[in-house]
Amino acid sequence: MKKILLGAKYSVIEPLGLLHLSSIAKQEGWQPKIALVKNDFTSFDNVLSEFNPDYVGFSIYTGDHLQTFSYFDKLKNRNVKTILGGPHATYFPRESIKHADYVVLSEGFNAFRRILKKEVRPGIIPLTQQESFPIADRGDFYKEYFEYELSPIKSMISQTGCPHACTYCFNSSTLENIVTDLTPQQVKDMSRTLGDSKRLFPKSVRSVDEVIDEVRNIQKISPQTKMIYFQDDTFGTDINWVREFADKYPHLGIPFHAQMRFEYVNPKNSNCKERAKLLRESGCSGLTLAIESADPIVKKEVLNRNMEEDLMFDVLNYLNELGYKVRTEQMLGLPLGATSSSTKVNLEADLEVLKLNVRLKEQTGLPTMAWASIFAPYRGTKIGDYCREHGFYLGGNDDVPETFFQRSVLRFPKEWVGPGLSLNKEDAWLLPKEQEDYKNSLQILRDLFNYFALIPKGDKLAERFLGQKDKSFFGLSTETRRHLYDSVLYGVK
Ligand code: B12
Ligand code: SF4
Repeated sequence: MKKILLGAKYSVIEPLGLLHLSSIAKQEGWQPKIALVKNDFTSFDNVLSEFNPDYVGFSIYTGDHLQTFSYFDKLKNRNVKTILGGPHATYFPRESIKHADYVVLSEGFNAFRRILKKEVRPGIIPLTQQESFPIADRGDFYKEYFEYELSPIKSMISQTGCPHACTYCFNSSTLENIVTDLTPQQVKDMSRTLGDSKRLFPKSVRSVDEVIDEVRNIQKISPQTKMIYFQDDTFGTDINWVREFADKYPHLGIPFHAQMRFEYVNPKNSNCKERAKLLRESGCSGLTLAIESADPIVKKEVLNRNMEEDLMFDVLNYLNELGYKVRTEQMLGLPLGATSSSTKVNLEADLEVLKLNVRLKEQTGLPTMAWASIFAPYRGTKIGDYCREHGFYLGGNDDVPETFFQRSVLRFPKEWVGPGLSLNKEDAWLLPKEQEDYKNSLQILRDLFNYFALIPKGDKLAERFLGQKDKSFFGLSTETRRHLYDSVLYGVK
């Protein structure tokens, strides 16, 4: 029996792509094995030597690509065929193919199947046919990585291909972005499959019955599972799908969490109102909804995510009424100062989004949790070009951090300048020491964002804490006590 080793970077979430691909390998009569890379490739390499596969496939994200490329380069001297797939391989095929025999673009099911069947030659393999998701192959993987089996939360995906086009997100990338990496025939083939939107990851919605089967499978192999987390970018976009789901899912008796946008649960729209109600009744205990920025100009011009503030208040009031828990998401350290009209920049802007969460909590009782990340300027996204154009970041993807918790690589301006903010205006930027100070504050604010968001007038506390010298936990607890006594109980400013 032929063997394939599949790998990805370790994360708290199951490597869903690999679990689905593992099923395809079994369908094709191959013996698959999944190994995850924690820090470096040492243990992965040990597994490879022991398992001795015919093929090794790896899923790459932008950020972990360099480490993977360098390991794959070493594999060139070994007797094993190599495949790279996943988001980075899809968005940067020409770069990726230098390090592997095959690079699989986009949804990988069919291309992977054809590679295993030896129906395609080495090279870049475009998406020429979409396939439905096979049930994720969790059994063997959970035996090997039992922390995922023991976890009460299991991740799943019910649909891919978000219809929105936020500038910072790779989802809006289209065939146009990689056209120079492909042959005219590959462009033609892929173009046919991608449909009108030409998005590199096209829409793929699993049927409600398939989703139910997968949950049943999870319950069978891991009976201690207490919650399903749908990792979809936007869950339940089609109201008819939601209606069918709401009819069938409750029989499983297991709550779930989902991610979507505020617009989809707007109580002022009848379908959206119904969606929120139906999902809640089917067992949805919580939703993750992204705010990203508090400033309407930034949302419109920088993020292409035009969302009224009133909508957020309406939605959270409604969701609270229905008994939902809500986690909001925001990005700190955004590239600000080059918009057509004036906005706050740097820490002032970051504190505004914190303040918005505090106001939401005060007036609606939600969010339950406010999560923040530090913005990374990926080349290949629209905002990556924006950062380059205005001088916020001149490097490439090789220097962007691996995760959203790491230090910002941006250069920040002193204040709002307008679209003329550019490389030539050296005096427009913070001095090196000021840059470092802001980046330090940014990291502290990110780490403590949820803490501040859940404290009444927490934005004021954050501002004072970040402005003082003592940034220790002791300093935080002293300042918090003072804040709660003075500002909250006695209304002292
Ligand atoms: C869940 C999730 C996470 C989870 C981890 C997921 C995991 N364990 O794999 C967490 C929260 C940890 C996470 C973190 C990050 N994520 Co994330 N994440 C997602 C999300 C929402 C779903 C991923 C998923 O499960 N998809 C479903 C499965 C079935 O699809 P898939 O993994 O893509 O696999 C398919 C194909 O890509 C392909 N394929 C994949 N691997 C392979 C390998 C082979 C051999 C083959 C043949 C095919 C193949 O075939 C699969 C089946 O079709 C996606 C968005 C999305 N819709 O995919 C973003 C996404 C993958 N994340 C993204 C990013 C940027 C990140 C971060 C780097 C962000 C940051 N700055 O910190 C971090 C760091 C990740 C890391 N390396 O540690 C980007 C990736 C962009 C890029 N250019 O790489 C995405 C696409 C979001 C976006 N639209 O911009 N993420
Ligand atoms: S809504 Fe989310 S997944 Fe969709 S384009 Fe925007 S950030 Fe990406």
